[in-house]
Amino acid sequence: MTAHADARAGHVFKVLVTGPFAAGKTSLIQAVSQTTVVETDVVATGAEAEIKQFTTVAMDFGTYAIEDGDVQLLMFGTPGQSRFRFMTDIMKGDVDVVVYVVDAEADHTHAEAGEAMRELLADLRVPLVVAVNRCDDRDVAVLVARQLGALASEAVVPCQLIEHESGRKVVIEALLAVLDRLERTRDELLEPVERVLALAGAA
Ligand SMILES: Nc1nc2c(ncn2[C@@H]2O[C@H](COP(=O)(O)OP(=O)(O)OP(=O)(O)O)[C@@H](O)[C@H]2O)c(=O)[nH]1
Ligand SMILES: [Mg+2]
Repeated sequence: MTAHADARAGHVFKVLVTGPFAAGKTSLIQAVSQTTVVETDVVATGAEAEIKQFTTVAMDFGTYAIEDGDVQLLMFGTPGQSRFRFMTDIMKGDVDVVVYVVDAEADHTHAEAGEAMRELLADLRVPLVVAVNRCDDRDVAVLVARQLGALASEAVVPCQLIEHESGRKVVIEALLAVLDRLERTRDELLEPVERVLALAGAA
């Protein structure tokens, strides 16, 4: 978690939901958000209109809380079209975890998506969850994620993002990834302190 994120009240984590055009980013936030989703979908034009009717032009925003609101996830969804890539650059500050959504069936998008995903992760250095949409088979999802360049240690979730329960699994995986990172960071910070204390005790 970043220094700025530390300043956020309680256990509030920022989730960046991103991925290629029409992967299911808005669907995920709509499926799980417990508050009214702020969305900026407009009627698609040009070649995109042949794929789907609406497209995100700025951002999606939704929330998900657990433990009576003690832990809250703020989900920020990016547009997928490359001409709106600047929005991802604006939204990626202080992110705690990236959920990268891909459509398992849209394999023509995977090469570019993989490049963009690794570039983003190299920049942010936060945990990653790959949400492989329109996919029910874990082995297929893992294969897609590996082809994108996801590491063996990074989480992969096969999902159908128009379903609440499926979206919830993705969000819970994102929370687990954040908590795991926090624990590792704490251990890394404590280890030298414990070594010094042990040396001081031995002296
Ligand atoms: N059958 C099926 N359709 C889905 C699923 N997830 C999303 N869709 C549909 O796929 C289309 C794309 O979903 P969106 O959520 O708008 O995709 P997006 O990634 O936000 O798209 P952009 O913001 O335009 O990049 C929509 O028509 C959804 O209803 C799924 O799991 N199964
Ligand atoms: Mg969208």
